[in-house]
Amino acid sequence: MTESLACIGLGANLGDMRAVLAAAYTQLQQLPGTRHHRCSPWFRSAPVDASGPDYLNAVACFDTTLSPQLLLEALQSIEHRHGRERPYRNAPRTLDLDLLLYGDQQIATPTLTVPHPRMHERAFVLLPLAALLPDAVIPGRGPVSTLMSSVAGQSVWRAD
Ligand code: PH2
Ligand code: MG
Ligand code: MG
Repeated sequence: MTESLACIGLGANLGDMRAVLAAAYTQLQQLPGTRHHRCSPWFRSAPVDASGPDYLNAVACFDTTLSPQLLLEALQSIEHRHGRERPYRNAPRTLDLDLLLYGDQQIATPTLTVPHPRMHERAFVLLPLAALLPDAVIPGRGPVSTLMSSVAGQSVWRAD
């Protein structure tokens, strides 16, 4: 079966964020059909287009034979296990797992848009992604290294 490189954004700004992100990364490593996992350093970031406490963010990548839709469902299941609630858009959350990239595919279905539609304008995604994959290119948007200059004003700090 064909393998694709999937990149997942991890975020949280409620509860024990380090423990939950670490547990979520362990659960990502246990997904069927996935291997070669790696995770960026942790970054602390001010909320973007949202309110509440600062976030802890990271990006994880792995090779997977899971389809984008099955991967999305697996991410939602892990979020659910960590008490994710959705009272309103961009509400503070115990865990957010976003499918950022799936190979070089551009996907638009009623339930899934890949690349993630706002990732190219968010430093809390681009910095960890660049730490992990400096040569990454966001399909339709361009190289992460170029996009980083347009988010230089956003507050993101290494948290480790
Ligand atoms: N996620 C959002 C909205 N705003 N801001 C930061 N700093 N980090 C996030 O993960 C984040 C956000 C929606 O998912
Ligand atoms: Mg998100
Ligand atoms: Mg999300």
